[in-house]
Amino acid sequence: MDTLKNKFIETATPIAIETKELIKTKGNEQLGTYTVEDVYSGMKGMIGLITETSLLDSNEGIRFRGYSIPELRDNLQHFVEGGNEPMPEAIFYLMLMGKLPSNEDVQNLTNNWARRSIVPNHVFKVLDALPKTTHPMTQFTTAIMALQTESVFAAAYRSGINKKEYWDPTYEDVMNLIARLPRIAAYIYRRIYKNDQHIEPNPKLDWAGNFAHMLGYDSFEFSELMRLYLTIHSDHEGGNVSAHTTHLVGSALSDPYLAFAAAMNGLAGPLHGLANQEVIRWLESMCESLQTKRPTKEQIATYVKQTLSEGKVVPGYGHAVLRKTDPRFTSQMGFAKRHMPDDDMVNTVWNVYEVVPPILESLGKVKNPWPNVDAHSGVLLKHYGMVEEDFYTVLFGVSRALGVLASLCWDRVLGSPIERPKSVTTEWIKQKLGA
Ligand code: HAX
Repeated sequence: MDTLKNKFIETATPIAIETKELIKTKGNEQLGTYTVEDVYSGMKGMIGLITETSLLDSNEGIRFRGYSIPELRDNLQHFVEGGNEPMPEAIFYLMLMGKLPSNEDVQNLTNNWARRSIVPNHVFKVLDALPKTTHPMTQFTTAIMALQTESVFAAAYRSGINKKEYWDPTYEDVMNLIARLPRIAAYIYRRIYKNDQHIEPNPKLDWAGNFAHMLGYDSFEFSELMRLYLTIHSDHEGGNVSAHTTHLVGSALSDPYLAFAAAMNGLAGPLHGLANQEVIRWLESMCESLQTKRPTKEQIATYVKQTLSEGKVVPGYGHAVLRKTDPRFTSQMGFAKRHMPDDDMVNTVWNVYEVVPPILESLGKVKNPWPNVDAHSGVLLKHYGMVEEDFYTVLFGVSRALGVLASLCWDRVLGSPIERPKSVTTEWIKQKLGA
């Protein structure tokens, strides 16, 4: 270790221990409206943001403009011909407008995005300059940044725009960006995994159907999965890392490309969106180490305990807000029951669901032992042959654009101010408490 590094860890370790002790002994003391523990624990539960598109209840799960996931199934009845899954166009309309779309509204949105979907060539050139081994999420954010040359908001601000008009170029950027993301994501996928054999868009298809087509998956069932997937991953109120980042960066009047690229860097973290990739890695290494495709519940329990004893988290389990099984997990389970009830890996996910919660609960510190959205998504993709788990978070990112960018339009209409919470030092807290 270099000298500075050594000195740093020697200095920091006792302070980290002392800080933990401070939280333990003084955690309940008030610092204005909040307690010491609130301030140290990632602002969990603090009401400090306005997000109109969705609201999360700890026990019930997410509601999009008042509609829970099961209620969406009953109300978003805008299916492609022969289909039975909700369409991402419809959830975007609901989040942006606050009311359910008609079939015509959904069709108009499909057409609108198809018209806006052309990606300038320089974006592909930027991607081609990256090593193919670059993580797909890094390629995704790089491409979004390269696309920022097209920002209508940045151009309008530069030439001078009245703040009352900010919403207009923001809306244009939001719609253009959403329209172009599937093409970018599909390009990254085919570039890395399919030897650069790219597939032209089919403008006659819906947004998700066209995405599935460009990825190279033309089965009707896979495009139905994409419709469901892109709908349920779209929003989770405003405090999660990707939504909050979009709002925070956008609050500096950074344009939607800059704000969304920043958000995707947050989604790429293993405690957030990257968990979908980690779940598959974890499941596969469990099966490999046990030399079986269908481990028993006893074998799973042993493997879970081994994971915990190595100081690792069980990916796909736990949540900062939810305190029950994520309804997005249940919704994907429903899809699997309808389409692939005998799949080995899917059945393993269902067995893990029975085994993990009591083990996590027994640790006495995990606030939510139940599965989140990421615990199920990967095995559905694997079933249809999309085996490249490093790419899964990109799919999440394409979907997350719908919610966070609809919210950014609202931020502009509402004239949301720059975000600037107050921070203090541990020394300040100790002085305040006389500790
Ligand atoms: N496995 C093992 N330990 C876990 C755990 C899990 N799945 N979930 C929480 N814990 C631990 C925490 O690491 C923490 O331990 P320490 O006190 O030793 O640091 C303790 O339990 C308390 O944590 P918590 O208050 O219950 O959870 P947080 O709000 O701090 O964190 C996380 C929420 C989602 C980050 C956490 O549950 C986790 O790491 N889960 C696994 C990763 C994951 O699935 N992430 C995806 C979440 C959903 C999402 O955003 N999708 O995009």
